[in-house]
Amino acid sequence: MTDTYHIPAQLLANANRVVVFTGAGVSAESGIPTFRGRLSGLWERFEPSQLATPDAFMADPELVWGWYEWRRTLVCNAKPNAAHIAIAELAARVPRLTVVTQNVDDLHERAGSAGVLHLHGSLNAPRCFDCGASFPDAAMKPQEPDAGRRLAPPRCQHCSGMIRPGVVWFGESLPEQVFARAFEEASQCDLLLSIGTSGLVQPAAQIPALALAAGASVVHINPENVDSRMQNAYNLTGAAGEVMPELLRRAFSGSP
Ligand code: BJW
Ligand code: ZN
Repeated sequence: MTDTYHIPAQLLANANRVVVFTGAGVSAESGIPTFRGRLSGLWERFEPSQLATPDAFMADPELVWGWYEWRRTLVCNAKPNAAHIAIAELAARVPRLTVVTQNVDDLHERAGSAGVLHLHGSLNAPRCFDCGASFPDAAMKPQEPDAGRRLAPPRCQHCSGMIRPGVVWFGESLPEQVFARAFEEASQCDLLLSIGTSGLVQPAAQIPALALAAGASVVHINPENVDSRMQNAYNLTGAAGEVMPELLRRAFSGSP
């Protein structure tokens, strides 16, 4: 039987610049539902166009704010899992590590990762829909999780506009500087670990391909097989919380 860890572990042990690129799957084992997936995908139960667009917020702000408060409560009550922890530990093992995430949770930070680039914003950064003023404390106190609870968004103290979640909805631009830095890191790394993403949402989905095109190797970590027919692309098939600690063990066993 071939050892699927052999090449990825060697690449990791020898890499100077590593990018860890994560999606919802990295938080799945912390109990945070993914977006797309037969069993736990949020979009199986909720219609994206009714929740994750500016038009949806304008049409029914209480539905959308309530839904995000439900998700924020889930994250508040969740803990980083073995994958988040392994990624945080990796920072001490390689000369340069950049964590780029599509996730709006803070589980990488709570596991100890610093300087995480959040391409799709954060549940903890509400801002005024009208004037853009930031209201980090606008979110409600954690409550009992209830997906369907309607909640009126708080109002802006400056212009009385509605406070919205600080996430990137469909049709909105990604934060320009964060996006630019992520692209730069991906185009200059030796190795990119793409963990728990379906790779369906643009422009974030271009990041692994960009790294490959710039000469890096890419390792996909996902229970579903990701198309890795490209040269220098590899699959480690499994749950991130199992694969990541094992990959680190294989790459760095013997070193302090
Ligand atoms: C595990 C696991 C375990 C499970 N271990 N793994 C047509 C073509 C191309 C592009 C477009 C198009 N039509 C429209 C667009 C643009 C659109 C887009 O890409 N749409 C596609 C869906 C078609 N993109 C945008 O609109 C973006 N903006 C933009 O393009 O601006 C320019 C523009 C301006 C004006 C008009 C048009 C364009 C913005 C995209 C913002 C995405 N936002 C969301 C919601 C954020 C807020 C919130 O959280 O509610 O971001 S959508 C959602 O998807 C979220 C995620 O970050 C993102 C990616 O999902 P992710 O992370 O990959 O999760 P899943 O669920 O898809 O996959 C989970 C994976 O984990 C699976 O593979 C599992 O197997 C795996 N897994 N357990 C490891 N234990
Ligand atoms: Zn305002």
